[in-house]
Amino acid sequence: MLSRLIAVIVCGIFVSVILVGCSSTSNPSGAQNDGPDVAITYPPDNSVIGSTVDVVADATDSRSVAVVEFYVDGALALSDSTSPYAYAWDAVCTLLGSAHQIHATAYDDVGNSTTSDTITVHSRWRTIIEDGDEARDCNVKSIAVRSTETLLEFRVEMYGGWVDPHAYPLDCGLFLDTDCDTLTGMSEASGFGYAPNDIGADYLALVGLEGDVIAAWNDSTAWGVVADYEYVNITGNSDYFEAGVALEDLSWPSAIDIVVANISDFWDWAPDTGHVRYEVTGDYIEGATLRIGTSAPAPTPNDGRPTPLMSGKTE
Ligand SMILES: [Ca+2]
Ligand SMILES: [Ca+2]
Ligand SMILES: [Ca+2]
Repeated sequence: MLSRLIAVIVCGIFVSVILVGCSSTSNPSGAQNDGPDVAITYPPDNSVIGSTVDVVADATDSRSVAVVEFYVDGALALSDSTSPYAYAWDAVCTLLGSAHQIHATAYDDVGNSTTSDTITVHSRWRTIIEDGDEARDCNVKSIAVRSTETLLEFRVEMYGGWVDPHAYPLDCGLFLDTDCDTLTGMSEASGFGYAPNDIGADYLALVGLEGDVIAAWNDSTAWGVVADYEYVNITGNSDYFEAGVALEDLSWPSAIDIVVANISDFWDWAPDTGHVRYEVTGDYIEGATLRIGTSAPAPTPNDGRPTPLMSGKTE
């Protein structure tokens, strides 16, 4: 009996040693079935990227991280087995204003995996309005925006091109409700004749025949010019223009309700009903070849290229 008991105890100790041994050699600090912790740390979610961007992921594991895979729009773009985990994405061929999803999947050394949250990035511009209700000349097609720490920038695309808007009876106005309050700024009640979607616009950013200026609504009476653009990038017979407004000239809004109107022989508002709210977050990140300084002139996208450029171009 005693020898049998000793045998059981010895066996128990032996099994324990094996279990401890197993545990200490293959699972040093926890469950061995866990995949790594993984997250995209750059670029920020919902940012506007330039032509290239370094996508960076952080991955850790109780064992070791074997590889981190980067996916763009569901397709494997790069496998990186060395920390820091990064993928230099050349996004130059992506469509301007298009949105893309990025995620990373990390594997540990025994094949356990975890997939990160997915982030969305926008290619050089964030498209906020796609109108396209009437494909006639000079109608609004789309509006894209972005912001830096100091600038609100927008890109307006038209059907049919700009036939030198400074000579042609054509204006494009962006009505900006910078306090997101319909009770302040221009409204139908002001009797001014036009009040796009009645959003209570506090500023009007105008490009065209009547000048390239920023105007503020003067207490229910009229628009008064308050500032010039930081830049206006416009090419005759192209189908778009780009412009930048100092956020300071708009009294540093945190969000803006936007309606754009093509004001000419024929009108077009976009969107035709409602408005779009843009959170001013400085979403345009560094590392972009198209980043525009506060004082430097914008690059001319048409340089060295045939004109007119067509909508849907990638530059
Ligand atoms: Ca693991
Ligand atoms: Ca307002
Ligand atoms: Ca429209």
